[in-house]
Amino acid sequence: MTQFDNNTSGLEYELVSFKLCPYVQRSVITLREKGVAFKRTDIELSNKPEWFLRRSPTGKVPMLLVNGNTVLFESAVICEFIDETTPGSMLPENPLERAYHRAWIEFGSTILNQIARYYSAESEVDFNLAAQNLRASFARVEAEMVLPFFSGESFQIVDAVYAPIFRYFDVFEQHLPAAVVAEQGIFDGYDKIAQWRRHLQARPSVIHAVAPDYPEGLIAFVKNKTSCLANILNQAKLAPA
Ligand SMILES: N[C@@H](CCC(=O)N[C@@H](CS)C(=O)NCC(=O)O)C(=O)O
Repeated sequence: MTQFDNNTSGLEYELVSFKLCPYVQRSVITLREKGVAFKRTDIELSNKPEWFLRRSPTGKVPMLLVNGNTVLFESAVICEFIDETTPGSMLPENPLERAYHRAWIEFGSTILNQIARYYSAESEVDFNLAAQNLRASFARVEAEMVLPFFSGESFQIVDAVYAPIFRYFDVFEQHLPAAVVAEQGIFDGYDKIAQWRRHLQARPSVIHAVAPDYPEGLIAFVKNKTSCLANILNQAKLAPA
């Protein structure tokens, strides 16, 4: 059983991570926004170390190891813990608005599942269907958001959640043939999201939540799949310049 101390200052943090994980990125962005020092330990999910499996009940990253003994898991829990124990807040004060943010954070996880279906879809029909489902989800987000960030001037946890979502498309849009991007039109007409994406891309906490070789890592990860997107990316490489 874990023992707890009321004093949460001066704690040491180790964030167990995987270099491509969007849930890890939320936690890293929150830690960086709050100026919290932490050690990042990347593991391979295809070969999880024994020490990680012993400590993590879910076998998922992120896992936050606090003072070398307390294990926290689930990115939303980690983000809120960091937020609560540092000055300022990345969640609204008003309980209804706070619940509203948590709802849209949860919707961010739904979108991440749709993204996984997008890059894993085996047939062209399923691939295009996944694109249309993503477009429908982003229509909901477009209708809710303010600017420059989700709820206006301040960068909050909900922004930390959507930044890794958009990062997938920053990379895919650069590597996919323009005709595929245009035909799917996932973000067509979503002007607020377009501006939000630019604000998020410029945010230092977002930039430094992944290593500089993230784009190549993501493309290699997708190309290794048996999927429609993998086929397109593999063919794009072979196409004459
Ligand atoms: N609900 C979890 C989801 C975390 C999650 O799904 N992480 C993935 C990597 S992005 C993972 O560790 N998967 C375990 C595996 O692939 O074996 C959270 O918010 O932290």
